[in-house]
Amino acid sequence: MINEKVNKAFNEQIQKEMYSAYLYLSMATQFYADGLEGISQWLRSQALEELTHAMKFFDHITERDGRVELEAIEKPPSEWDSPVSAFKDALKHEEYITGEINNLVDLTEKEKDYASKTLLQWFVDEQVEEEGSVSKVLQELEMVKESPHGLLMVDKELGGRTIAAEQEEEE
Ligand code: OFO
Repeated sequence: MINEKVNKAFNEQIQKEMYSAYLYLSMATQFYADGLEGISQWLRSQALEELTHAMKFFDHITERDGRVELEAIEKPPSEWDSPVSAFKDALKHEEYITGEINNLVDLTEKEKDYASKTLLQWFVDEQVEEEGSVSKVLQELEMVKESPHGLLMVDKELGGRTIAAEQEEEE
């Protein structure tokens, strides 16, 4: 059975992962409207990935006879000045999420909930990837911020991103 304090903290983390999905989806809708469909596609894929993160916590809690209690998701911002400013926010957000995952690791150690700690190892590794991929896009966008042609090239490249959940959706 899952430790009670860990269960509560995991419920809060489900809300944070759902908020991450909301945030990326909100960015996706703006850049779609701005004609940057590739950037929008990348962000949409990221939003779907965030939902899979929330579901990992959901499944872990239910498999271990815990109880999922869903929290309210706050409204994300709906406008950014530019793709650079959106990806700066995204990076800040991922750094925040990394900190939260680290706090959860500390809690599982304190509570001796080793099964939950094992689940979190996946998230520790994933956060390295999350920060890395957002910061790579940010770097590319910074490089082309004075060049509409360059921006269109980056947009085209980012449009190639899909994740398994989307491929299933298309089939
Ligand atoms: Fe769930 O990793 Fe981003 O927020």
